[in-house]
Amino acid sequence: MITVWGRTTSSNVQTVMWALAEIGLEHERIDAGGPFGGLDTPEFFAMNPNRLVPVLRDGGEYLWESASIVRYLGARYGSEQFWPKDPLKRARLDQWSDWTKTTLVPAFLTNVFQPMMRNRPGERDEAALARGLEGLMKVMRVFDARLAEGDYLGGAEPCFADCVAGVLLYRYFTLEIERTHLANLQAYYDRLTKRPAYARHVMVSYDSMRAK
Ligand SMILES: N[C@@H](CCC(=O)N[C@@H](CS)C(=O)NCC(=O)O)C(=O)O
Repeated sequence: MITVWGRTTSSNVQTVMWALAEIGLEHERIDAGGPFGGLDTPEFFAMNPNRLVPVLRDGGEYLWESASIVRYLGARYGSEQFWPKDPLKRARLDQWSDWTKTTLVPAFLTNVFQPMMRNRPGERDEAALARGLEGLMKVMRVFDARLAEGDYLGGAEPCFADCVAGVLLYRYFTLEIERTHLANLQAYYDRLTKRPAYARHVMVSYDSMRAK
């Protein structure tokens, strides 16, 4: 049995839960992090010395870092479509997974989403947010151009890289920000929302993360 530690409101936990559901793997999830706490214990430290979720246990082995976890799930249990064995095909998907962590996450979560969650309207640094939004639109244009190539990053069905990159789009499209219309990105998001695994594990309210 696969076990995941992590709260449902964490986008990194959502990446793993979505991948498990797409592959069709039986699993259990234990609430941890955020209001559930549990990351400060010696037992959690032994599972992930960073004291962050998600953590996945498979058999007696523990893994952390959401993108590494979905690569593992793909390599061990996924179809050729979800995790291609061909090194070049896979590297072209690794690119988008790495790009998400190094480019999209800072542009969106760090510069726009988190400041909006941590500060109430009227208490936000609007100039910094405007700069963040401008940077985010440049990054989203790059994603939009890539999405012109097919329904999902790996072809006709989602792959591990979609689970890393696509997870952020629910927040992107529901946050109260001005978005430049990007047709491929919009169509990709619309496709994602029709997938039961995405609707169940990713389209999760983030209202509890807002400053009260
Ligand atoms: N790069 C890591 C980031 C993990 C991370 O930052 N997790 C956050 C939740 S998204 C966390 O554990 N925060 C502390 C908490 O939830 O209490 C990954 O992709 O798994």
